[in-house]
Amino acid sequence: MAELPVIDYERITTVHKTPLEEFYTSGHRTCQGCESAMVMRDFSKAAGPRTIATGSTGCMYVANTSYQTTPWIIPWMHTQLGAAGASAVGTSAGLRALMRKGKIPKEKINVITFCGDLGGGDMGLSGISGALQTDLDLLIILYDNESAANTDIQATGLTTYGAQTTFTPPGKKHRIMQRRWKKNVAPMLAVGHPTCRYVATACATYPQLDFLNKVRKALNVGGPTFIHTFDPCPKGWDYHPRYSHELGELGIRSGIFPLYEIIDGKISYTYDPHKKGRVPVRDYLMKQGRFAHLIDEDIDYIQGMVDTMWDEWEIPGVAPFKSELQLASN
Ligand SMILES: Cc1ncc(C[n+]2csc(CCOP(=O)(O)OP(=O)(O)O)c2C)c(N)n1
Ligand code: SF4
Ligand SMILES: [Mg+2]
Repeated sequence: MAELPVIDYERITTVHKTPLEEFYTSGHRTCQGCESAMVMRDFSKAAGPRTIATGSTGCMYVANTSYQTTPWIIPWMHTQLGAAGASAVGTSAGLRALMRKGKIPKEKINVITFCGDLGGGDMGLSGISGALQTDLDLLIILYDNESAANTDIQATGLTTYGAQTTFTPPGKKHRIMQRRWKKNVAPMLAVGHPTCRYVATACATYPQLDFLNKVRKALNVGGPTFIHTFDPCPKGWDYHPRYSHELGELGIRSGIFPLYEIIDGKISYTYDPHKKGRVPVRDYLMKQGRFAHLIDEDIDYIQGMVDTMWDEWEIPGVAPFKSELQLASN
């Protein structure tokens, strides 16, 4: 809304300048080392107290609403599994109407909606698409722990190729049951929604402060915006909770989860493997029990797919097209 006062969130340049206030605190029962919980903590910290959160069914609903406890300091509402987009639109449009009618003061109130990879990346994708075609101020965060974690680790469209889940157990006949390549949600939304001026991918803990600043940038840009986070999950990925940060970092440094932001159609890489190099995907995969059944041939296949993405795609991580014009002139 043009007439609303603008909050210009400053870039957080050092850890010491990170706001001390917490809006997602104790009172939750997420697993030790849960990076999705870090996403909750960080987005609310970056956005501050004038924020309403809504979130679809999943770990970040269930583990945050144990009987008579909650970690949320800001107002929070649960919404149905596929309804993240609708709840963001409804909340933002409702605030706009209340302000227009003079029922509440005119001020900037952030509407941030989160959804899991199943809720947002599979079931609720159409609702998110609808939300990104509005002129409403809303930020949708897809927290991606690569499974339907809350219901005991079933594969989703965003689960990494080859991973063991309760839907895809390796067996004698088929070593690999998860044979789909990860759905590339952020670019799909960026390319198809000109009204959405900010799309980013992120990891809560790597690079340091990156996610906090992306949340702030999305809120500064305004309108409908979208961030896809990469969230190591000790339970679903089968590793000791102390390695969550390390796995997030390895996922990015191996290039398997590209890190970038797209603002008004311009992409910049927050971790650019062309400049910083890539570690072998093996280093990332072999630290997780969900990939323990993979053999060299499987790892080579995954490495080959990641190499192709970075070396041959027209826009690495985003557009899997290979321009013949460009290739011909190379
Ligand atoms: C329409 C509907 N179908 C199934 C369920 C059961 N269910 C609850 S949470 C969940 C998994 C959600 O997965 P995701 O969105 O990835 O969030 P996560 O649990 O991983 O945090 C499922 C299948 C439901 N609540 N609603
Ligand atoms: S299962 Fe995974 S996403 Fe769910 S609370 Fe535990 S660590 Fe977090
Ligand atoms: Mg999930």
